[in-house]
Amino acid sequence: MKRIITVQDISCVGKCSLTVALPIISAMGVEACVLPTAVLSTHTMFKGFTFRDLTTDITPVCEHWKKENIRFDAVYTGYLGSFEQIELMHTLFDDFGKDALKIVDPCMADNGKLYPGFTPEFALSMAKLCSKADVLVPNLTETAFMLDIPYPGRDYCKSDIENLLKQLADLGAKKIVLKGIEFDKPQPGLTDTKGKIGIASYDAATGNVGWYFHKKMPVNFHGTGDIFASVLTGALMRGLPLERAYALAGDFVAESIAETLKNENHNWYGVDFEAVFPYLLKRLSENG
Ligand code: PXL
Repeated sequence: MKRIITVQDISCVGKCSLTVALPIISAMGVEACVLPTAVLSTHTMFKGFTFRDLTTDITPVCEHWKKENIRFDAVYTGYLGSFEQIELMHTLFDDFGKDALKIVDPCMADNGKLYPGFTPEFALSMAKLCSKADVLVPNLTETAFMLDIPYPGRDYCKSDIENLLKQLADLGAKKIVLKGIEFDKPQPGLTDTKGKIGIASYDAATGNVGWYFHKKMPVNFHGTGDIFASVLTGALMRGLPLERAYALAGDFVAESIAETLKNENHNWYGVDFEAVFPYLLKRLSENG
């Protein structure tokens, strides 16, 4: 069985970060080890959340693993709470990433805005961590902050996105999976994008650009980026090629939102991804 380590916070209530990564990656038949960066009462979209920083635990935990000779097939980083934690992730990648797939979800912003507590300088520091990524999984907002360019909103075309992919690759990441692409107008060489939301990928070694569009749900939910990156990680560990892995991740997010919306009393803070595991496992058994 493949074994991965994922580094992100525990938001005790909120269906994001570790409370989605752990169940999803485990359900996909991959051992999910965790390194919590912080414990929050809820994610930061609630008011009045508590925040216990766990930075000082990271090095001793990693030292113990080194003594025990524990190895991982992937190192997947998500929400990080401070500059110091980003620095520690460089060390983690150096120590555990040599034979492992390094996946960076630069989780810090969406819809043109940074999440509470983050600054533009933090985004630039995250951009440096991306230099070590085998697979980088940003959205358009994170892309804009990391590249220090204006957020494009919906004002972009296919070649703008291809340009962004190349600029992200210039940070040093080997493969890019850029989420949340929506085109208002038809684009040359892309069919069936109307009313859809999608993913653009780039392989720096080959220059190949890939696209995948899936149905756009009427409501955005928190934590879906973490679900996407977790399914992607699990699928890559189960041997799916990148294009199939991100297609599965996008479809699973859409199915999770659809499932959530079936219940008119659904909560506002996260999606009912738990109910869609049969779909995920069926797709996985059919190789995506
Ligand atoms: O889903 C991303 C995320 C992860 N962790 C925490 C968050 C958020 C988004 O706001 O607040 C603590």
